[in-house]
Amino acid sequence: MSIQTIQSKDQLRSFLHDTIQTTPITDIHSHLFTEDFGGLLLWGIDELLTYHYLVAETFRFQPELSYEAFWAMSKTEQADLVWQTLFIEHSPYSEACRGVLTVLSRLGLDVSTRDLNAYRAFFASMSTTEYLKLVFKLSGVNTVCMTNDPFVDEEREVWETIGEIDPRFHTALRLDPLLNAWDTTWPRLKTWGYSVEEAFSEKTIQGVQSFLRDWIRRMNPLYMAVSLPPSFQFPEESPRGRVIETCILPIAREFDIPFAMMIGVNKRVNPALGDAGDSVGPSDVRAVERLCAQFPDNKFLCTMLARENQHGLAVAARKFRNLHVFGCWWFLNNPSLIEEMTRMRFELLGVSVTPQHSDCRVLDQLIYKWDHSRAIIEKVLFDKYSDLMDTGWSLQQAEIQRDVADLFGGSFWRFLNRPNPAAKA
Ligand code: FIX
Ligand code: ZN
Repeated sequence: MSIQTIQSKDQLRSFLHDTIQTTPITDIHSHLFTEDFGGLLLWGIDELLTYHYLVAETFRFQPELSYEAFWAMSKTEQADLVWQTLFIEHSPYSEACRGVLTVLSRLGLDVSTRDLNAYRAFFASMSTTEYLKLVFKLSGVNTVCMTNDPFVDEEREVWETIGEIDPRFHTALRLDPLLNAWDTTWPRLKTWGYSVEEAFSEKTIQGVQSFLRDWIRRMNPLYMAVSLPPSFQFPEESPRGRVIETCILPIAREFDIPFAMMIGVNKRVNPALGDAGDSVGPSDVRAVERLCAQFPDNKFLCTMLARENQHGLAVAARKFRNLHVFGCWWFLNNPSLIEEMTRMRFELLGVSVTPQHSDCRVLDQLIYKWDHSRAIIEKVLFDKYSDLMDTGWSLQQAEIQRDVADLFGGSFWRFLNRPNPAAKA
């Protein structure tokens, strides 16, 4: 047997752990930004504590606090209230709370002191440049895909002057207003000089295609993306259905980039909570299957938000090689559900899946979201490889390294038909 062959379960456990810990990660969806985007890049303890997941959890313990009063507070005052409510007055074992403590601990701060101001002093001592370097080092993430939305004024202005993109980041062209709010979006396109009208005339189609080409040439996105409601259907006689069929998909083929659908968000069920006010609903996997079947020359990335959609989506990916499933998104990004989904996906799809993305909105979160998910992916992979060893399969070290590299971005880059920037030169 070659020295490469894994000889025992103990050797498997330690070799797999080292591989998981040292394989660079491509994080295929986040809300992070490069330094060029200024205040859009969020980082530090007060941003961590006012992450919308924690805002929602805080209000559950604050029946007398008006939403208006909270939003009128300063960022520091909001963070103080979240810290006091979720960390001091109650044990912080929810996943979003635990994540804050993982970050502080991995930064080498003493979590046992519970001294929020001491933590603030640490962050105040860092520059954005220094902290970006530290977080990428500690998280083991090699590259992060942003969410770049030309309909956000603050972001669009940066694109008018930005030069080279920080090589640690990639772009994704996000199109929710175009697909989900046509009635208020087409006038904006018109003011930007695109010849569109409310009706879906040939002129409008050409105008929207021209808009997409301009932003793809400007951003060089890895994919075009949208979040969609549980009611999403295809085909659908609606502005969204028409834009997808006549604009998104032809342009995606022209530039050979996937269309990423993130399906199952009920937006602002509680508007007073802002970004924390979105909820989840079961969606129709058949809409995804119809798109994959009708447009075999298009590539589709897809993640769904409802737990009950995960099995159907994984089965759909077995039917369509132009469908790549990714992530344990948002309300699914919790250890119990990550493990359930990862086991099911590995059993149905093997390595042809991207099991996780971070969805980070705050830079520091890269540390905890990946620490926590690596541990679960390792646990599931250990069981899968153990099953193989029990049949007498001779497991090679290089094959484990290959598989982990695929799960941490390699399968995604191959699906994009682009070189993996993390691949060893
Ligand atoms: O649509 C999205 O990209 C969602 O991920 C976000 O809108 C959401 O607020 C989020 O950050 C979830 O993790
Ligand atoms: Zn997101």
